Amino acid sequence: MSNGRLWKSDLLCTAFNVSQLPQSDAPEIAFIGRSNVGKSTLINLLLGKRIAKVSSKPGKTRSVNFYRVEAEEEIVFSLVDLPGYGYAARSRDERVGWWRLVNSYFNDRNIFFAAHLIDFRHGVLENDRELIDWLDGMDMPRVAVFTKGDKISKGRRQGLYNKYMSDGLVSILPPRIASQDDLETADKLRGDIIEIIESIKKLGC
Ligand SMILES: Nc1nc2c(ncn2[C@@H]2O[C@H](COP(=O)(O)OP(=O)(O)OP(=O)(O)O)[C@@H](O)[C@H]2O)c(=O)[nH]1
Ligand SMILES: [Mg+2]
Repeated sequence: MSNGRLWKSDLLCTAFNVSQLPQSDAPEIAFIGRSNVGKSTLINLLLGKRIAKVSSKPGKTRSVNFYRVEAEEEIVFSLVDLPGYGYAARSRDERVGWWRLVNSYFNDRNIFFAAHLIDFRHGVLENDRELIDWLDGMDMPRVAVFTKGDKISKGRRQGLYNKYMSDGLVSILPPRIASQDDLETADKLRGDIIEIIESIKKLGC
């Protein structure tokens, strides 16, 4: 894997409950989306190393994982890998636990924006819609990123993309179509992240 923009990164903290959330003022980018959509995979792609655990079975990430990044020009922030939602095989208790952890995380942090990952094959499903409404209710800016683009043939991609956009998908930058081996898109996404962080800092919020 290459890391064109030379980000330095490390696992800062793994939190299974609220009391384990780290002390940190650095801006955070929360990676959220359905179980198995490819959150941990995309974080690995952006960081240029296999640092987040990935599995073909949904429900792999159970904790909130903070990856501290030092990017160019001393920009420091964290990519935060969240457990996925909507994994049907989970018990009710686990779903309540997921909600409690994610809700407390969002209520208590310096989150600059949420990266909402959406499987390019399926588009926005019912529980994605619920997530969008919930993020909007908190005025949380979000960037949509499509994952698993490689599972759709190149000829069908633009049409599908246009359809999802015309269905009203809102994102502070145009969503990109990512794939686990697509280094070029990863580099563009790294650029997007820096651009958003810098513009939010300029606004002083
Ligand atoms: N073909 C293809 N497979 C992918 C891609 N991204 C992820 N996967 C696969 O999808 C599965 C789930 O990936 P993860 O990154 O673990 O998904 P996650 O969203 O972190 O899942 P949870 O931790 O369960 O919430 C793994 O088998 C990955 O190899 C992609 O772009 N293309
Ligand atoms: Mg994961």
